Amino acid sequence: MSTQDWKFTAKDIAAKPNLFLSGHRACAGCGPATVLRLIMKATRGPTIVTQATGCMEIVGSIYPYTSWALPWIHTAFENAAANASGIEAALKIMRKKGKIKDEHIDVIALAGDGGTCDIGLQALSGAVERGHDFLFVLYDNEGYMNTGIQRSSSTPVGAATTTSPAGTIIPGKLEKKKPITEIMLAHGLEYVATATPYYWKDLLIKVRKGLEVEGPAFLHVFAPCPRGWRSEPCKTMEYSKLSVESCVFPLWEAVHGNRQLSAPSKVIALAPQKKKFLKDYLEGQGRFRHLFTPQNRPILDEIQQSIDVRWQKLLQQCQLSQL
Ligand SMILES: Cc1ncc(C[n+]2csc(CCOP(=O)(O)OP(=O)(O)O)c2C)c(N)n1
Ligand code: SF4
Ligand SMILES: [Mg+2]
Repeated sequence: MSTQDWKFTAKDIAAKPNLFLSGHRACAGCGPATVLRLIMKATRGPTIVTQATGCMEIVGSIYPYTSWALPWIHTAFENAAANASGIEAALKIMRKKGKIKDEHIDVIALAGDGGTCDIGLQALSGAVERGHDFLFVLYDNEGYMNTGIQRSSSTPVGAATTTSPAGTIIPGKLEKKKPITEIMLAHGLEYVATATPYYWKDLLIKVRKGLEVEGPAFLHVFAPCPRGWRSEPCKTMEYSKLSVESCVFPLWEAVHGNRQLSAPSKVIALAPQKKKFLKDYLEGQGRFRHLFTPQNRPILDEIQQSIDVRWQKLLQQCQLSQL
């Protein structure tokens, strides 16, 4: 099926073989595992995946088993993008030497928020600056989950983790979430977008668009983690949806830096009464439980205010105004 014919209907998706197979060891309700399965449904042909150490690498590749039904290379925590650069450079030279004929081979680099926003940022910055042709997918579960739920620079303000424990000294993490998409946009990438698995079609279309770009593309996928968020496994998709409806994680894409809201967020921009409150999203997540005490009320208000300010800024960036 050619790229143009692929419309990402539920029927198309069911018909396409899984490339990230079941039988892996992810927790029940794992958001990132659903993300990987969906992403692999959007590939357009031969694809090589390279993946940094993290939950999703561990659960799918415990020796002697693998969940990957395509060429897949594990790399260290810090260098998924460097590995992708090497793979892409190798493909180029193999084509030049006639070892690969006409067929195009896509390269996808996968990493968690730790492997992207923290230790992997230098490799990512270098790879996109050099202009390698690959899609980098960040699955953001807002913490170092694989090693015991430590905070990352992508953990939001107020979240309790094992290295930002809520108690009498601090009310969870004090620092703001790193604006990774802004950092990637500043590199001048042709395609940067946000996505989350509840809006699966939006996610698949963005993966395909990222693959079609000739050069680096970056996709930030918000992926609830019931283990680290202390949430019910059955609520993963609900939190994915609420993150968008509360404007905690708006969906947009930027082509050549021109940012546009994606449909699920546009609905809220056009009908602001549909916007959910932060507390609707936080409730039920054990990592934020301490914020619902009377003494921590000002922190909740502050977080709500910063979300509202960011949403207004995004509307301006998308040349929309309301509220
Ligand atoms: C240089 C180095 N430091 C630390 C580690 C230990 N380590 C492995 S995975 C990981 C955290 C991964 O976090 P993230 O990228 O967010 O993925 P997640 O586990 O949350 O899916 C850490 C600290 C390592 N493998 N290498
Ligand atoms: S800890 Fe979180 S990200 Fe890791 S496998 Fe479990 S649910 Fe998934
Ligand atoms: Mg993580």
